[in-house]
Amino acid sequence: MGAESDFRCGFAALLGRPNVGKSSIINALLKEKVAAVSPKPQTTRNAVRCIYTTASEQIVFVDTPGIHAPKHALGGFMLKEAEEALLSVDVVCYVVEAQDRAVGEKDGIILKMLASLSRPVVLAVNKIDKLARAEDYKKAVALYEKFIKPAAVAPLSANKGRGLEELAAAISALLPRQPAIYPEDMLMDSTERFLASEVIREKILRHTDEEVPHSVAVLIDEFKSPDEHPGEKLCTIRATVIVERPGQKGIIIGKNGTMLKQIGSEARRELEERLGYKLFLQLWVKVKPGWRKSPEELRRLGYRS
Ligand SMILES: Nc1nc2c(ncn2[C@@H]2O[C@H](COP(=O)(O)OP(=O)(O)OP(=O)(O)O)[C@@H](O)[C@H]2O)c(=O)[nH]1
Ligand SMILES: [Mg+2]
Repeated sequence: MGAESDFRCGFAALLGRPNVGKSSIINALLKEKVAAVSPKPQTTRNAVRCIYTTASEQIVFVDTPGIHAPKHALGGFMLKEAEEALLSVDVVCYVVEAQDRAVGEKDGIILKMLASLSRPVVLAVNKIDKLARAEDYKKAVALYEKFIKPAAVAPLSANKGRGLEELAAAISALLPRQPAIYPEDMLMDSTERFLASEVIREKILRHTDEEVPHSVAVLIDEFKSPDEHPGEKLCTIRATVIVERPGQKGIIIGKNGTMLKQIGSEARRELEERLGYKLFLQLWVKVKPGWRKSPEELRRLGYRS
């Protein structure tokens, strides 16, 4: 790490409407798959700390759920997660899309949140790869600059790996000079249980459509790692996939159980790589009608505030 006095370190929240690529930006910057990403909106449900460390800086990114008007208790929890994350960061990285040409309802909510917050904002204009003319991202910038005065603007493409270091530099310049908070090789501040439930949920999101992704939660019933149980060769994970309706259970299990098998083997492969253990993973599917509306169920599933 660089000279102690020059080192910058602090917290930056990634804020934006669902699906703009907040979690993808983190994965691209860290050059590692840490956060759950899917083409479905509302993939991220909890504020998750992901840590980017170089020789001269450490940015603790707080990935937040995409902002939308909540329709049930789970949505309310997600909005609160994002709002609370904002209160404890040094910088807000507001993520929009390069193709934006009008401010939608969800960005309207975000702009209101930013107006009452005294934090510097970096405007990250993602998905520039979708533009025919690269400089057209400036149209999106002009749109949002009617409402906010960003300290910096960073055009980028998380998927094509463009503009990422510039984004990190813009955020870093706004962080306090202080030593690193986390060890330099740490990428994420969350438990292995949380990671397991996120990886399983992400695989389900990638294989399902319409209401199913929103109706799914994953509860880890057992997590027995060789670290905590010496003598065990495998890490044993038993998890229950919760859905809202019997039809959704059928979709996730699939014909002769093929879908659940596929989800299980994709999750196992990713978790083995990320946790560094060989894994025994067992999945059940259970119907709990209306779990997203029940504060008690939400607490049980780890969506507690
Ligand atoms: N073309 C293009 N697609 C992108 C880019 N970045 C992300 N995406 C895609 O956008 C979709 C959403 O990405 P996420 O990273 O899950 O978005 P998010 O903002 O975290 O979404 P929520 O967690 O639901 O709020 C995925 O299909 C990504 O592959 C990009 O630079 N270019
Ligand atoms: Mg996300």
